[in-house]
Amino acid sequence: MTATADKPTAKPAGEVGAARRRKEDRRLITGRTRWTDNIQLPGMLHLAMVRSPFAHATITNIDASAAQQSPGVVRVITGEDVKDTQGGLPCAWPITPDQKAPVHPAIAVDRVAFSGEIVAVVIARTPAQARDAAELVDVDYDRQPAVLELKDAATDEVLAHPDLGTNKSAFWQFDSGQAGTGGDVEEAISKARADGIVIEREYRNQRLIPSFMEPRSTVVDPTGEQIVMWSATQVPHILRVMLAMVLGVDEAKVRVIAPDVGGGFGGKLQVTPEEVITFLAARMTGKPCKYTETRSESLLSAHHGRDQWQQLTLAATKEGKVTGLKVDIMTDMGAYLGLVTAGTPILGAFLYNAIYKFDSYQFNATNLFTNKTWTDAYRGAGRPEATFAIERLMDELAAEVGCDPMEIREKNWITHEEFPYTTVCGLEYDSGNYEAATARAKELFDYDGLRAEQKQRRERGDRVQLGLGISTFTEMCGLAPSRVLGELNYGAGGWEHAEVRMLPTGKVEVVTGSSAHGQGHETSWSQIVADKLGVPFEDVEVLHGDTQVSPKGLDTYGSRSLVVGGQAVLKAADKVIEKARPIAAHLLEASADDLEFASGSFSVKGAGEGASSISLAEVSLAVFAAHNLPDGVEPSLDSAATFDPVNFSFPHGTHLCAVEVDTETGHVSMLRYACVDDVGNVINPLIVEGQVHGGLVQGIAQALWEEAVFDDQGTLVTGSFVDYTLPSSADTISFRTDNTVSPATSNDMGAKGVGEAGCIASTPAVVNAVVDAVRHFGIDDIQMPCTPMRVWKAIQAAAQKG
Ligand code: MCN
Repeated sequence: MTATADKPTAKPAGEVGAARRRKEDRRLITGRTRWTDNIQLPGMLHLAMVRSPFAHATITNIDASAAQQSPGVVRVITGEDVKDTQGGLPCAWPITPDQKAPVHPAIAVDRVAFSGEIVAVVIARTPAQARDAAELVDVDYDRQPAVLELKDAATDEVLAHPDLGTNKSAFWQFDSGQAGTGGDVEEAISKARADGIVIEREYRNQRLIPSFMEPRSTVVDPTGEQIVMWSATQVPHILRVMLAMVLGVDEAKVRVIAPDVGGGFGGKLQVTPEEVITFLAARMTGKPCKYTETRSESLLSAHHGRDQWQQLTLAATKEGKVTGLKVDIMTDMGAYLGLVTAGTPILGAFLYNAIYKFDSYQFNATNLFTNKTWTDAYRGAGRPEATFAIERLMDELAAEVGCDPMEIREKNWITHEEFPYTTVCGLEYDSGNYEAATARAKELFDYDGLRAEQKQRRERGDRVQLGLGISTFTEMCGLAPSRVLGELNYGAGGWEHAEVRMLPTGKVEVVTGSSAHGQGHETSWSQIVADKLGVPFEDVEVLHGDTQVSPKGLDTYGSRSLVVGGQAVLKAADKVIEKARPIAAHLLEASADDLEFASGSFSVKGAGEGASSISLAEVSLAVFAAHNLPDGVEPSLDSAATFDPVNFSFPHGTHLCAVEVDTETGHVSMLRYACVDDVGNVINPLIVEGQVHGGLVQGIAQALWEEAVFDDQGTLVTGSFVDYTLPSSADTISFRTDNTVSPATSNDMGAKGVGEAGCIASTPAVVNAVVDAVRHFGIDDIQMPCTPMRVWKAIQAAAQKG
């Protein structure tokens, strides 16, 4: 699986590096687990939401009388009923001090700002009774003009929130000249205009819907000492803090549990109106309450992702050496700001230089409101947008210079001797080897062979043309050094917490603050601990996703869990050994300094075979008995660690895609996809491969299929999986994958995150391939998703131009 020029494939000596099957999968795939919607509590009530059909309207009247009398209905709540208690959702972390944000009530009070916004809530004895009664709630609306397109929003002619006086939420800039990390970008552009190449392009990163498998679901039980919330969330810890802040409840009296969660992809990195409403409903009725959304509600009202226009100006020498890049982006916030809606485009700001060396860079981001579903993080969050832009531009530069797109990348990338390398954005890339990853990817892909075939098809004028696309990407993940998040005004830090507990029988309990929702942490954390403590993999139990069991944590997103959370686990395990050492020394009647710890046992250094030793399990039992411990030593090996990284991790890779384009129908089919990712040292190659595969499919889907479409009234047209073209495995091909290894220096494992890599890298590889297949017609861009209609239209337009 893992090969590199400098590190050949080797069978791992221990658990780390072994392709272990995931511990959690048996219960997940046999259904022997508890999803939130499976939870049944005595006397539980059920919620159904009444949602606005209009994108922008004032609410003139709500008549809930018929609903109130409907069978089984306990209560109907409107915004008016809870306006003093719901507090709005001030969960948005501002990116600038003057950021504008509308109040976001969980239930709309007198106006709605997007189609799908909740206007009333029915609480009934069964889900069906709640849904039936919701149909009977009669809401009168006075429709208002809605602003739906980003470019219209920028004009402020129609306002999404008239009381704000503008659609502009915030403007954020990074300028290398001002930051002192590089030169002046305008100077670089003028110089290139005079004696070089300037590429100017406008790209659109369309709106996507993070389509997790398990719709969102929340249960709240108010009947005990604590209010207990179960929710299909990625962020139980953040949710608890935010509930306490939004609703003014005592944090200690709230327990949040994320049971097994069926995917999130950033879409469950949120504090949602639905969670707040279920909480309020439970408090108001004094009974357990449950809300589970339908798939259509999920597509409509769970936050969307991307939705960005990018204006790009790239300056280069005549030979194709990049000298500067200016980026102006507008991002659609939708109607409201969620946790990281405003910060998501900014995450991309530091990646537009990707793996390339250049001296001047300016990034200008404008965040705008429209009357559409709010946006927020979706797998990659800001980084796919940046990677798409720069990787598309590199292809355009190659076309202008008249060389192979691979050559232009080789001319501009950071060579492996140059690491650590400080980029024009001020990031320090600690390690990487772009040459090694590319060489291996080209081999897997047969780059030269496919280029030769492409040439032949062009020469023959075949109907089906071949296109090759490259993406030599990097990304910043492992969110994040808390200090950096502070500079970006993010509300929370980026540390992670873990505890390792030795049980008397030698088994180990690991408590982690990261909250997996499909990533396999139980397996990889077990591998880390099994190796560190020398205990069997099967003897490690990983506990997570419950603020009672693991009170401290910052959860799972931003491919942070291994490099931050896994490192916290490793450090806690280290502390266990150090706590055990003096006790082992006492029991062995040796000096603690003379002991070495290997394969789960302490023994005297250099004492050789047969010398006495004591296992960690034996020490643990001795600690439990506590009959014979050294003076002053506490009878516990349990240890905790909180880790805050000093740097991000920077995975990278080379992704190569070949597509066939039918020039008569515009149909695109994937022919081959090969990628070599460098995620540093790998804990579990099987999990890493799975993460890459899943990410690839999502990134390819953005390039070819997926788009959230609204009609001119602001109604979501792609409101079901019939219209929102989520691919199935039948739509994709078998991928050729491999890894190279450039260990990260920001954690002891030498690992880099992998959770978003495939998604970030693949989109530009595919679009580059599609454009490459038709470039000889004079086409240099096709907007995503590259549907047959769009490709066909581009070919027709090019033919008309002659
Ligand atoms: N891993 C490894 N070796 C490495 C890197 C990672 O073995 N060098 C393993 C880790 O131990 C972990 C998994 O790969 O089991 C992912 O680790 P990491 O890259 O740290 O990412 P996170 O666990 O923080 O997951 C978040 C990431 C994100 S941001 C999105 S979006 C996403 C993704 O994970 N959403 C997912 N993958 C997903 N997978 C599933 N099934 N469902 C989602 O919603």
